[in-house]
Amino acid sequence: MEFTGRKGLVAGSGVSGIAAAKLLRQKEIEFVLFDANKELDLDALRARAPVFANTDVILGELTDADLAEIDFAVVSPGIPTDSDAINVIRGNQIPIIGEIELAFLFSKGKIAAITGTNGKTTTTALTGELLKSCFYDVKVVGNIGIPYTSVAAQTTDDTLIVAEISSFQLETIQDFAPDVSAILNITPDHLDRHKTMECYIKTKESITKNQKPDSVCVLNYEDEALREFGDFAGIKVLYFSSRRVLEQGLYLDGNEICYADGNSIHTIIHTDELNILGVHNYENVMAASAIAISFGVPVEKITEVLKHFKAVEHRIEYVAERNGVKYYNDSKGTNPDAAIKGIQAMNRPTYLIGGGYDKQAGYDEWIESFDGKVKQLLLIGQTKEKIAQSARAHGFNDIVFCDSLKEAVELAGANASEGDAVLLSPACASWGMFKNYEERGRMFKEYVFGQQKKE
Ligand code: UMA
Repeated sequence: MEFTGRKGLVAGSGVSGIAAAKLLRQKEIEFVLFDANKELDLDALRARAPVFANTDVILGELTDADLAEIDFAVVSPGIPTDSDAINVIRGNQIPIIGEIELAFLFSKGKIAAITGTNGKTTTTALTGELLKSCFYDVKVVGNIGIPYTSVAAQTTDDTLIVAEISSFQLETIQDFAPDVSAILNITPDHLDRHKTMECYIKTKESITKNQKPDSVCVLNYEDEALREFGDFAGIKVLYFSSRRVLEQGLYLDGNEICYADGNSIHTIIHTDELNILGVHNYENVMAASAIAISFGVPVEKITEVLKHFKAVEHRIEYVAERNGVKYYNDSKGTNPDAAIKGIQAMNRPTYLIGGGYDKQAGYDEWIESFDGKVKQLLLIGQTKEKIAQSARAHGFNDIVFCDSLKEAVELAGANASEGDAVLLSPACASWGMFKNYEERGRMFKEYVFGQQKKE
């Protein structure tokens, strides 16, 4: 896409919109800002993001007239592609690109792009660490919280980008072409936005759509849709499996993570040497190692880095012990599948705090995974009734409705006894109550640290 002399519309004033605007300014490309939030506090935004100091701003709705002088639109991932604003942009035949695409078009170097329903953040962070052991300019970006556009202008031919890419971000890519991609797993999530599972799977798989035939895609052999996809992806596939020994690829064999390169078998690490727990984490380790291997990182270096890698914030993160009760922050458990991993990792009777924004998920499997471990379910947010119904249908009746996360933490703390755990693993997005899961996790930790000692 040609940008010289063109005027853009930056849609969304969150971190993606701010970073995209900064990149456009650096490249001397004019833009206006649009945000659907009519109540947006422009003074606060401009104080936070001086890049918008002298920018024209359209709030609320976008009209045909607003678009008269616009040549392209850069859309933030949180804006649904079938929203009114995007429909108006599309109706005016204005090219739409995502923030990821904009960054790609202005970036140099190589890219590892990681998607999947769960494990993306851990795998992305770990891949970054593995690649840093061999390359000096590695930048970890994307859905992990650092917009890709925020680093695009500093990239050189020697840069290695490691990007966590969400399905929202994949909806608006055009030429985005990673050198190595990974799809970790696909389970129901964000169906309010993608509507059908088929559509969600296709969106995830589109991460490979511009990859060259000799480039690599890392896939989970135990995910049926992905195993099938590997057969016709048209690029090199490197599989990993937590359930069987593969002739070629990475796999879990007993307690060992191994790599079969086609000629010989290398033991990468014994799982006891890892600081992150659970089969889902061994899968993340295999995916990250597979990406590193694809970039030529030697197995010995991978082993060394793995031994020191710790869990990322908000992912079954141990917070503190208060009155003999251990508190865990799994705010990243934003869907039932991720939240199941949270419960599986608990080895104490657990007071579980769940609920939040309704993504049209079903909660039955999550409730089934309680497996006698959950003592009480403390529910917050839009989904509390729906989750409670599902729990009661499974015979789980110790349910408390709370008006806020603070109330839930205080009640859980008051009800729990020495030897118990309190786990925030909501199985839902945070939206509507918090800006994002990070804010929810941070607030949880604040409330935990604010807990009084029991008399
Ligand atoms: N907005 C509109 N119209 C809408 C919806 C939102 O104008 O219909 C505006 C809001 O008023 C707000 C702005 O858009 O001003 C927010 O944009 P955004 O929702 O894209 O949020 P950002 O702050 O730019 O953060 C985004 C990602 N957010 C989402 O995808 C919802 C962040 O992922 C990501 O870290 C960041 O870009 C940097 O790449 C968060 C997330 O929850 C963590 N991701 C989902 C997930 O992990 O499940 C996909």
